[in-house]
Amino acid sequence: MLMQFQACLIELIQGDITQVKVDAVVNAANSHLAGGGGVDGAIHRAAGPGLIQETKRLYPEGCPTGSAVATRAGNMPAEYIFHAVGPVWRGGGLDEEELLASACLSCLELAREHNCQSIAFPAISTGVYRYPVDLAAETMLKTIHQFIVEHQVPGRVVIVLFDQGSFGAFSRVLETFSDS
Ligand code: AR6
Repeated sequence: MLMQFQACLIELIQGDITQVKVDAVVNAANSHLAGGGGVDGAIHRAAGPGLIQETKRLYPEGCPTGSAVATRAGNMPAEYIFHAVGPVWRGGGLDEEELLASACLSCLELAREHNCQSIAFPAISTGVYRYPVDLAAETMLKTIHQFIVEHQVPGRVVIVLFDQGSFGAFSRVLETFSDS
């Protein structure tokens, strides 16, 4: 599913984010940047062992929840990986929405700083961190839409959904943006 907003495109695809050809791939990391399962594990395997060395060297203190840091992408086709730390879902009363929005925003700002024309996001926090996917779709798409309308970059934002349920949830929300 594709939607154009002025000069920018938001694209939803179902698949594996490590296979997508974009300038920057967003990782759903933990605050220790220690690697892990899910999309983090897949990205570390695809990038190669140099990635964990680079994150340890550049960010020995890790990365706070609600923020993101950049590394090179190792063996992946992308130039950069932006390691975003989303919140663990604890019912919604602990600033989860603000933290997810600010993690996405940090990635978009990193894309602008590094002159990335294209960026791919996974559904941050919706796996191990249990964020409800329909709510994550609202927050992620609202944040991305606001940013591209305001800044006109990045030109292409791809959201890569691993399963059909997540793809459906994001599609339903993106459709509601068609008139805006
Ligand atoms: N491509 C795209 N999406 C994927 C892929 C993939 N290859 N693999 C999984 N997903 P998760 P979180 C989806 O758990 O909830 C890690 O251990 C997955 O189906 O990867 O932010 C980290 O180290 C789900 O929809 O990230 C952290 O400790 C989405 O990606 C913790 O998990 C996010 O699921 C972060 O948890």
